[in-house]
Amino acid sequence: MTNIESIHARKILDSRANWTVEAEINGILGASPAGASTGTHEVPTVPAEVACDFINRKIKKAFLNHEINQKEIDRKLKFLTGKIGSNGAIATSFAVYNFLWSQNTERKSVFPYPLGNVFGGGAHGGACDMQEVLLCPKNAKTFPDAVQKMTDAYHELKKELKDIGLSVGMNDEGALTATIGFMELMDILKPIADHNGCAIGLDIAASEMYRHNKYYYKQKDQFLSEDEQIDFVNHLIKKYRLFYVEDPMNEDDFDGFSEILSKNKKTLVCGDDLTTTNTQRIHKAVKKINAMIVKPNQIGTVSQTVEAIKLCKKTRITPVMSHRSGETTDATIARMALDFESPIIKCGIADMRTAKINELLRLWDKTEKPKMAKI
Ligand code: 2PG
Ligand code: MG
Repeated sequence: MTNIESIHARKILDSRANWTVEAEINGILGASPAGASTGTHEVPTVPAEVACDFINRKIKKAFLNHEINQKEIDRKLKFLTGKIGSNGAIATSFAVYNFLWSQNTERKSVFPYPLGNVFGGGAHGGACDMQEVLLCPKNAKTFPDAVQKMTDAYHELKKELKDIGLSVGMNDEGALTATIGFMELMDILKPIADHNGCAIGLDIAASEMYRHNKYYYKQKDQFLSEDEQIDFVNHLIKKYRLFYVEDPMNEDDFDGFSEILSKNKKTLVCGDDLTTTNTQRIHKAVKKINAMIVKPNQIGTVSQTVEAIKLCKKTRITPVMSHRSGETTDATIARMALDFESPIIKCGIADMRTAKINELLRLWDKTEKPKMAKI
């Protein structure tokens, strides 16, 4: 048993040059990420300085010399999210988790498949309406091989887009950006994904394009009704053999998700803004989705995140551990994906996003008989 001997919070910068909270407990760090396409049902944040100030004055007093026990600390943090926001809570909870991780040498050995954001748009920047075009190296036998396949496809796509004369950039998640029609992009990507053993997924982040009960596609200046959106998603799944579709419908349209799943049982129909890592919303989503994004900062603590993962597993929903569009080099979610057996981790491929992948590469290297998860 170890007690909290020191606890301190400070402001640090995230990948979008915004302030975020970093907590330090007994010298071990945890930092909060931040979303851009945040769901309405996420636990709100507070300004980083407000969270830090509260942690350094009130929480310090209350927590010092208490046992470092994840459940106990998280139970207290949960009731303080009004004061410290989900950002202050998750930074502190991550620091506790990372401290306990550093003390425990027993490790799980089943590694998640990376689901990497290769081309992007929407709220993360770029002309594309679809927020994320994702690659999952499903044929890989090892984690390093999965990373190889995904990065080979990333480099090939970048080259091909440049070769056809496009100016290629990078957005908030390190995904490639270019001014190209979505279907044209998919037609270029599909053979690249195929010969690199990657399946394609999408995060449509449909709530971001939802206005007046319709979905607005700005590239085409076109509105789709709810039924037309469902038909469009079904068409994309079929045409590009999508193995994964995240947030295809607005964040409260549980039935819309269910309709897509009913026609595409082999595809992972994944909730993110729909479920927000919240067990109450997962209960509502049972049988309507078969995969769920797990973002610890949507709910505020590691313990609540673990409850959400357990409920997913019990209800046949595949948990997909995920980064946020605003990130730091904190790699807690990589450790959590391994620890709580999330078979997939959604991450970026390039830029500071490699922090999560690199942590898993290190852990793979240090594990005696590592294996990949079954997906
Ligand atoms: C998402 C995420 C991460 P954000 O929508 O899944 O890719 O984006 O963090 O902006 O919500
Ligand atoms: Mg999403």
